[in-house]
Amino acid sequence: MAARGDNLTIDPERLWDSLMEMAKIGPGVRGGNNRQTLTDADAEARRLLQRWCEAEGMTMGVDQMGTMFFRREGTDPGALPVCVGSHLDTQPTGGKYDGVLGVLGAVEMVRTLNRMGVKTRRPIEVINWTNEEGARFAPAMLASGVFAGVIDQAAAYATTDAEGKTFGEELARIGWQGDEPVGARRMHAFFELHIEQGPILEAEGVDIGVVTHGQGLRWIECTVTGKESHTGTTPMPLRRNAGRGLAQITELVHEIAMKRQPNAVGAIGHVEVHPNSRNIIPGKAVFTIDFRSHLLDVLLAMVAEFDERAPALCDALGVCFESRIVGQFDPPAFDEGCVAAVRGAAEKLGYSHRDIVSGAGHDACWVNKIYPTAMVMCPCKDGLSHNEDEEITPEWAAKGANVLMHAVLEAAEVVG
Ligand code: HGY
Ligand code: MN
Ligand code: MN
Repeated sequence: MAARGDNLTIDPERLWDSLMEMAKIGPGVRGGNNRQTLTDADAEARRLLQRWCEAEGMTMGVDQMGTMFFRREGTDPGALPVCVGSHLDTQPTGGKYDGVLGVLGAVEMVRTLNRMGVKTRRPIEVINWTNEEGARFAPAMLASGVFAGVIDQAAAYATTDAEGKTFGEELARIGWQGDEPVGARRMHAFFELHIEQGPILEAEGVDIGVVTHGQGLRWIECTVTGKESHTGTTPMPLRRNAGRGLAQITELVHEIAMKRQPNAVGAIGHVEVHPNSRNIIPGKAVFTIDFRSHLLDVLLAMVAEFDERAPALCDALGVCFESRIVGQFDPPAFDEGCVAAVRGAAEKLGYSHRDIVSGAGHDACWVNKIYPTAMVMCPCKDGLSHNEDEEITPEWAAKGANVLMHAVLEAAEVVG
């Protein structure tokens, strides 16, 4: 005899319609999204999410980092909630599904539970975490990091974007600085649905990724300082070209990661060259290295090798070198009980699934430090993400949301 709720499935069209509706806010230039955190587009997306959630009878709370919590009451108001969500902010050339699928998949779950009259003992809370991407304000997963107690809130408020605006100013400007102390809300468990952002699930024809672990990350911000001078008149032997430091360090980062395949990745995605004039030799280059590995010893070895070799490389070029860590987390291992709930949900639904390590960082990585946490992944086309061509199918979205729903129901305990 199937337990109540066992055969429940979400409404794929309603979910897809919501994804396409949200994608209209903060459009990119090639069909994706540029809805960066704390912009007016982010504010508009938040208001739409609030409308959708309040229409489902959920009550909203907002904390001092702007993270949004929507609560669906359970039959036991004293029970800790099962929380579920992700992020609505995007990269500057982001896709329509990174983060958004996890928030709107949770909303679709609540819509389904409401229409099917399913009650749970535990409350359920849908979450939109502020600034997961870290594109405008570093580091990534900023609000969930403050929530987990690993990032200082005052430091988060003081972090600045490329125009010198602070996180705190922009959060107040868009009107989403809540009054709840960050981290005051407690959780029974947290689940996050996310696109894989890699090629494995699609290549293997597998519907669901059961995320057991994630990669750790180190973001190293480097400043190479040379001397601005005329590109036409300065004799070559006298030049102190910061651009050469950037170029050789770019190759060094690639070499350090390549010698540790398949357990390492490394690249430089953020670069500022000053004064960035066609006929001035760069006097300064500021850039951020992104090293990752699912093995902590490999991650630390990459950083150690870089720290040892970069200064000498710059000395030889006659330029100065400084660096500082601007983002970091160690490889997470997700909660075995929550991971089993995800795996069990995929099996109950008859979906193909495989255990997988998340290559990308997620809010779940920080929440996992303080509450039992697990993630569900669905495939994405060609494994492409952080690119406006990011694409998934309605079927992948629906299957991911169904697994999310059944994992959450197991943790929240269906009653009546
Ligand atoms: O950087 C990451 O892995 C995430 O997309 N913010
Ligand atoms: Mn994401
Ligand atoms: Mn992302």
